[in-house]
Amino acid sequence: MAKIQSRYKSILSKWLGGRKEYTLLYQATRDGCSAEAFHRMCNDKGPTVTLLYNTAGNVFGGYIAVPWQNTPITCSGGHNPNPAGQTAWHCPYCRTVCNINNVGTTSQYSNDATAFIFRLTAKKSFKPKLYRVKKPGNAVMQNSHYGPCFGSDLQPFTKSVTKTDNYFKGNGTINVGTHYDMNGDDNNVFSGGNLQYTDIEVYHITEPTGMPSASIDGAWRKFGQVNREMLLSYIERFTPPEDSKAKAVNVLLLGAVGAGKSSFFNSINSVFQGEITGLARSGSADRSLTTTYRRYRVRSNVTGGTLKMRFCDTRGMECEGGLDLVDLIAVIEGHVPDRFRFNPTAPIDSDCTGYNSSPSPDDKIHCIAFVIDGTTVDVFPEKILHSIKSLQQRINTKGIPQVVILTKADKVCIEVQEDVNKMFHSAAIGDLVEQAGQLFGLPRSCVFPVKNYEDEVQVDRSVDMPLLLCLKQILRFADDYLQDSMSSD
Ligand SMILES: Nc1nc2c(ncn2[C@@H]2O[C@H](COP(=O)(O)OP(=O)(O)OP(=O)(O)O)[C@@H](O)[C@H]2O)c(=O)[nH]1
Ligand SMILES: [Mg+2]
Repeated sequence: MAKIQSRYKSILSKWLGGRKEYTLLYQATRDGCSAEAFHRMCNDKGPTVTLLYNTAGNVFGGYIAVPWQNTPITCSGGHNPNPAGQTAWHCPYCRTVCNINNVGTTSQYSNDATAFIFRLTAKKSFKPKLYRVKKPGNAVMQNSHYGPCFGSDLQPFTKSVTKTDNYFKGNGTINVGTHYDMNGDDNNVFSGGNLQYTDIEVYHITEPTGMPSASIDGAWRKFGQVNREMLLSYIERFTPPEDSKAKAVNVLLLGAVGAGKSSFFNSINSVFQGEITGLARSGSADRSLTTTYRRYRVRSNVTGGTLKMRFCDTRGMECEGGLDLVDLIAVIEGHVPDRFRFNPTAPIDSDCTGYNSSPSPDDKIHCIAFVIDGTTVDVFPEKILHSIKSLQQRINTKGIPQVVILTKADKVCIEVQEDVNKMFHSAAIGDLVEQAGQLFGLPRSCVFPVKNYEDEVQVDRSVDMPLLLCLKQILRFADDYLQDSMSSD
């Protein structure tokens, strides 16, 4: 089992933006200090952190998000034309017969803008320091004959090193400052200028499986210093990319009957109006209360204008009847006009009144929000899930961003019911977010728990916060999508 100290984990997790799990992949004292063992155990695993322990009492190392890799077979000229399985071949570049004596000696760099190197202890005392990459293109040096290499700054060993006395005498180099930003610190500050390693460990970094309980880790989702005013200002100033030809971002609200789609739009509208509004009809009924397709704008009482987003509210999805895939694709592709009334017995086609046969980017959907009643995640209807999965298969190829809005958080957790400020501290909500992410095949960061305005008569800052966090992220995703669509035009 991993022996990484909890205080190291704690600071590394902070640098990595949240709680992580650390699984030991490679340990020099266990597996031998050789490039071969290191690559065999660490390649292609994804994000890793490397820890080096030296005889000066320094613990230091590096983090990379990209996987470690072997470098390709090359000839002595550094070329790579070797047909699989051959030990000798005619190299068209060297113009001679080359062999594979020089397997993987040519270094390659992997790009990683998130990489950093760090010091955890200096002369045995805990003095953590973080040094971010300054040349991301050179963040990771990959070479089959080397151990873990962080640019040219930190290259602990090459080939194989045997243990003498109590340490491995590193035959690599520490020469910091070329590819990582050391803020004036030198080799000595970083590592104690000592290449005698008592151990070297590489851990695989993964997201934690169980959700942290509120009492242990505090909030399960952190949003730093962001406050309501910052979110309001971001959203009010938001405009889609200029050249995208979309005047506003279109967000499609999709989900089962009674999930809270219309209430979500009403809630967002209320936040920006500063008072409770009910433009979209909401309520409880067996069949969908929303029967016509609506594209709603949000007005801000601060700017006096409308925000650059439209909420496209649809009829609820039902196990029998309701919206079908053809209708939904037509909505997403921008063929369906505002106030269109779907025919439950026949899907929309180009003969329908108002059908837009040549939609512009401004008519299309730029983000899909699956609106789910938080109390139904455990018992989500199979048929509706099946329809959603079929739709996802179609939209995944188009790259349209998707989020899940988990409504009725107040009905899932009593603490949230009493105080919506507890939303991101509630282990029950955290669990639900995890579960909903798995159900829809989306990362947790795309799942947003909210409590809609439903029986309130005036707006409340604590209710606004999760709604605004959700909306901001939707706009970010839609903006990325529009930018990407423009670059692939
Ligand atoms: N307690 C609570 N009730 C909510 C929440 N969101 C919506 N509701 C209630 O759920 C019911 C259904 O909400 P709607 O917004 O009409 O749902 P919809 O998805 O638009 O439903 P259809 O248009 O009929 O498909 C209403 O009575 C809302 O007041 C919430 O976050 N908390
Ligand atoms: Mg509705």
